[in-house]
Amino acid sequence: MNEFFLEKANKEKPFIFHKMIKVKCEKNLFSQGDKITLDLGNHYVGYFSFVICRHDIYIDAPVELEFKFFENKRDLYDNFENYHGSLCKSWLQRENIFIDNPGKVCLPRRYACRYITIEVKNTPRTAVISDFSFDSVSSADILKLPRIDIPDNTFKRIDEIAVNTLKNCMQFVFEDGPKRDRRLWLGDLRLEALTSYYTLRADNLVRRCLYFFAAGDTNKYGFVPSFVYTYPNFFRGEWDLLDYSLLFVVTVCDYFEHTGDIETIKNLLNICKLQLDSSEKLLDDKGIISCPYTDMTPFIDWCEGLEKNTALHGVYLYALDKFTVLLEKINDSDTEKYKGLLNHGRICARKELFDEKEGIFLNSRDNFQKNVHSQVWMILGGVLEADEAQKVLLSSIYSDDFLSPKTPYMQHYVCEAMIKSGLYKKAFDYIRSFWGKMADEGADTFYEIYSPDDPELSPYGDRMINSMCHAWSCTPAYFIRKYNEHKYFHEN
Ligand code: RAM
Repeated sequence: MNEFFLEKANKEKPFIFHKMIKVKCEKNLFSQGDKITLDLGNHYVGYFSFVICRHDIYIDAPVELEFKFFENKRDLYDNFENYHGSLCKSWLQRENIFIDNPGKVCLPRRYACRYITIEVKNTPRTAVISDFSFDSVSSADILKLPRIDIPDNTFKRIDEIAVNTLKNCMQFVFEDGPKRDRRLWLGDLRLEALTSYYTLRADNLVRRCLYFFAAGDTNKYGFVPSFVYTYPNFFRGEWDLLDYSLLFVVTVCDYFEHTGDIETIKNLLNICKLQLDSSEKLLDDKGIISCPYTDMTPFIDWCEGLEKNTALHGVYLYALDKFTVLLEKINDSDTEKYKGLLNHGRICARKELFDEKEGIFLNSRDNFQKNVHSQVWMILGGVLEADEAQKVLLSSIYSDDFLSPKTPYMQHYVCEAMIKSGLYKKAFDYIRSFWGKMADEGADTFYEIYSPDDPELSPYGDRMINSMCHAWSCTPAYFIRKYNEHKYFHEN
């Protein structure tokens, strides 16, 4: 652990804003077996409390209540007993409590929810339960949100939901999801930070999070962790993802672009270089990155059976591309070295990974699997120029022959690739149809994973454990706000 960076991260602990939600409830007399559902009116993250008292005569035994917390309406019908997913069941938000004495009761954990169900499991007599309150918390300073006029109502709603998603993930760090895993992941951070520059401007929080990653020791191959635990003690995450480590570089570059904070860049520059130098060591004799380690894999997307080599090479080029821009701006003496790597990496990609006859990225390294991910990341890596890039995107994104992205995280990069290739209108149509569908379903926040044709989809074997407010889904606010003044109504 690097104490210097850890101290820098710890110093920037953000202020937490509270907003008390008083929850209306028609009923206040509760007897054995009663069950109610409270609706907070929106998705919030925070602490729940209520007041319990006797009704007519003294309650002479403890009152047993069961609480469950749900992030959206559909989940209300879930039966936790049937959970069979791969992640620990304890992530499902519930409490069973025994109340001995009348008075105010505060439930012990922080919850992420819109709906709360309460069931009276056991009570000897009728009790009065009232004053349901939800103390919602976030480190987002909502006054920083620029007020903009978004003429299109669907985009206006998508933007609201996206900002709400980001706000609820902003706690002491940028969390991935306030229900689960409630921690700092690099891939998520990159997208949260990007969205933050156009919305809640939490630059200090971005810096703090970058320092947390810098504080985690690089692994034996030279890569920063893909996630870290930050509270109450700092621990490095133990599942390293190669593309996430490369996104550290990207997050640093974005940070400089939006803040100009040269001091932080100087502190983090060598770690960035190490990510790229360690990646360079993974280039094979044809100049393509591969990941030979068993204890470190690329992530790319939660998409079953996905072959990731081409996409990974794209992430490597994408990081190099951003990094050379940064180096040039700060006049770093290694600029030419990384430019050389970038050019070489692009030439090799075209030669080794592109199938000229088919006109798409298709190759033996990925077992000739057709997937959207490869096309998108190669375009983001700058391997194709705009005309060709457009063709590749249009022939893959809408085709059933290609494995398609499953997470809003990967969908972000699809949109980024469309915009990079000049397909502005298409990108915004895509946002409208993908994120807009979640909005139509009544989402207050955007989900961890979403496939309209497969509502039960979960990377963990059971939808109940999915996070329905997930950081990496917040980027429509970035796209909408960045391009609000122009482009998306234009024809291609
Ligand atoms: C999950 C979380 C997190 C993501 C990783 C790869 O545990 O959804 O957001 O970054 O996977």
